[in-house]
Amino acid sequence: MTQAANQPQTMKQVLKLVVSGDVGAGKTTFVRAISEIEPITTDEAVTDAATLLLKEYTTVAMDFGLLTVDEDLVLHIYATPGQKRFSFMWDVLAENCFGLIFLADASRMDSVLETNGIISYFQQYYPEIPYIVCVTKLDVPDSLAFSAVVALLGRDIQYLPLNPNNPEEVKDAAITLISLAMS
Ligand SMILES: Nc1nc2c(ncn2[C@@H]2O[C@H](COP(=O)(O)OP(=O)(O)OP(=O)(O)O)[C@@H](O)[C@H]2O)c(=O)[nH]1
Ligand SMILES: [Mg+2]
Repeated sequence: MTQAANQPQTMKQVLKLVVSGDVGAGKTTFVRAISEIEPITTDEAVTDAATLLLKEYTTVAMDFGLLTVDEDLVLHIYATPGQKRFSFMWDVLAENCFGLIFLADASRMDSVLETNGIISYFQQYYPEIPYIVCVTKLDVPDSLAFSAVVALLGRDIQYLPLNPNNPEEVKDAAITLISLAMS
């Protein structure tokens, strides 16, 4: 009998999903919305003036959450810090990652461009990892339109509108990425 045949029938496949994107794009909110455990977060008080204009707390290392997709599949969901000075964590989190979801904040054009830079980084060093882009904050007054964000990023990939506060939308985004990765 092979070793595989000796494995318990209940063994689940574990996939590691990484969420990235600029500061405030909604990464921690994404993990909180989808995780079936209380997520592990590393939010600390913001200390730099530019980020303080946006938010009081920011991720300094990572977020972690867990979602059972079905009886065979569990997702481990990690989110990166958005601030560039914590970018050393991007490589730590990319290891053994099956797919990436980037969040682009439609309420700030400069933030969309920052996310574009983060996508370029992952594309340069991890070109084999499939990814999609979710456009967040489309409900915020005076945001860019979904189509404008898609045009700004200019990448021939799959885009989804997303409010990370909505668990159903977040789950749909994760399923879309799983389908892409398995196709
Ligand atoms: N209205 C609205 N608020 C959003 C949306 N996406 C994110 N937010 C809000 O934006 C705020 C910042 O979200 P976070 O999840 O902390 O952002 P982050 O990407 O983890 O930020 P860093 O860790 O600092 O890089 C939260 O108050 C979210 O509720 C959206 O689509 N619509
Ligand atoms: Mg965060």
